[in-house]
Amino acid sequence: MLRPIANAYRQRECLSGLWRFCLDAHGLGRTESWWTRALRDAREIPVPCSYNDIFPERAAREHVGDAWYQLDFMVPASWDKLRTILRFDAATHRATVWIDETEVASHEGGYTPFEADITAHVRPGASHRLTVCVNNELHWHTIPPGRVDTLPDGRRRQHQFHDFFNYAGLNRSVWLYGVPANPIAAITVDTAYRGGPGSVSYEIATQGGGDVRVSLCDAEGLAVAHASGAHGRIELEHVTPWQPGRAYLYALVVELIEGGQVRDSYTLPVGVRTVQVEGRQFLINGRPFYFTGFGKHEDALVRGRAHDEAMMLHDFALLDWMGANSIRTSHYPYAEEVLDYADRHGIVVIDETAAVGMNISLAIVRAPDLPPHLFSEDGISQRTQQTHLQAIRELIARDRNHPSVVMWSLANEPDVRSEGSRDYFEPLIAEAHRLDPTRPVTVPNVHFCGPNEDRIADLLDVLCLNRYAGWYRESGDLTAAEQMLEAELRAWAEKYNKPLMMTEYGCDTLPGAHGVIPTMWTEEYQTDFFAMYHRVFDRLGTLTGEHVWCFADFATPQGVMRVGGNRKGVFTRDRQPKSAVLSLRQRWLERRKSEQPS
Ligand code: GCB
Repeated sequence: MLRPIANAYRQRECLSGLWRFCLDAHGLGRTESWWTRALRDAREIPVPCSYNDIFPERAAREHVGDAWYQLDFMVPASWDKLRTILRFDAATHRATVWIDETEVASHEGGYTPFEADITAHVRPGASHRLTVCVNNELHWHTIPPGRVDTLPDGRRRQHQFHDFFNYAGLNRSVWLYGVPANPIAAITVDTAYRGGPGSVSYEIATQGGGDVRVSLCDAEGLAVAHASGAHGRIELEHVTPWQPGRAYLYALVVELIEGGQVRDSYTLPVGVRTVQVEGRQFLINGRPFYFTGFGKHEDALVRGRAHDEAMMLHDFALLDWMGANSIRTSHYPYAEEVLDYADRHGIVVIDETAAVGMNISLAIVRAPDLPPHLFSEDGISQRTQQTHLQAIRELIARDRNHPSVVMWSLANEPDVRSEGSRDYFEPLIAEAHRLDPTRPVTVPNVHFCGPNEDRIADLLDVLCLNRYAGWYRESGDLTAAEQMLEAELRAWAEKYNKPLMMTEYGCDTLPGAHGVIPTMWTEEYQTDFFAMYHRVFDRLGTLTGEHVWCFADFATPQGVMRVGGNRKGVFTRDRQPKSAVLSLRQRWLERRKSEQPS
């Protein structure tokens, strides 16, 4: 699925703005066919935006079920020779779409795009009604999993097993775009860099016939190579590689020729680089890479999980100021604009599916009557596995051309102590490797699945650990935590000759809370906490990266463990620094400086 672009052959229009909106508290919309008329008692809602924090109403914030969106739109009259596609960058967690009376699309999964060819349902220049029913329920078979209970008073309550608020709605842009009748349908690139020479392999799918012509242009727009055919490899004698901190993007210009005329064209940015795992090392362009940065969330006041260019730019500016070189898209695929930015600016990305919370032994999980065996037909089942496989396929299809993406994270912290977990994950890992043999695969590990309990570590290319010694374990005792952490890391390193990375370490910190003797929740404790982890990392000397949890405080469901959300950010939710920022920044800036070629 190619992103909408505008050029001589293609058009696009973004449908962002204020739409009509209705929460379907009693689940009536589908039986009453609300798409066949203007929504009654509708109010306005911004798109893109999560709907939960817009209105001062508990019913909106905690809504469980369908929410209806509607917009009257027009396909420009000038598009009369084009095919018209309607594309949703995301609808969280699932959606059904109608144009006037006709259902044109439905999609499962809240963080990957879907589209429908609506040419047969619209007349350029005429007005049409677009209705979208977005559902936010999480069940055992969805990704992420959850459970909806009906209470004695009839209210429905969502249980979730993950630690961030279940923001929902049309969180990303909606597009109309026009393509020629038989367009270029898909482009896949793989690149190789051999320290001077390199190559770009490409595969182009078209709908209909025609010849394919390809040129590779450098960053100044000058063509450096030409090729023809729907697949092939362009060899380059002197490549400027895409490097962490030093992005360089070529442009692959694909043209579709019919009857001697160009009928369609698509330009794809391409970064030439390699990613490999060798022993304990994670190599980018053949050189060991050490990750510094954060697990993050797409989370902001009022907007919830909506993609917002201002927030994105600000977060990336803060990352750079911190000296960070990478992020993990915890715990779902981020907006594609985030990856575009990372591509353009040399930021390294670990790209994660939304399979978070496959774990019911965590302190934040509060649902009663949980299944005795998590990976079973009553819990995470074969049906969940099918949804998960589809989520992996959609993620890799969406993101595999991004040079910034260096690793797939297939799930966050599943409980991989049981037999069932291996049967569950083995085919998923194999599928990710099959779909993309060029990138390593990981699954960040939860603290109670140590090297002797974890049943999938041998299947993974990189071992990623999320650890909270000094917070959830050995709470408040950093001396005991230091011993615990070091012993565990050494045990992992002894058992597996694989890259080992810390993908989460952090502690809740209230800005303004201080202690001469640093105690939990104070800013001094957060500073000491990181210093302790860094002593251990440096003593070990074999880790391949450190990602602090978390970049900024974020919203969570209510619970006894959370005061105004998760407070493990080194920035507050409104992006003000806590004291720990100073030493963290110093550490990463020094590392960045020492890694710069002299
Ligand atoms: C974790 C999870 C993350 C939580 C974090 C915490 O291990 O991966 O989603 O937010 O712990 O703060 O408890």
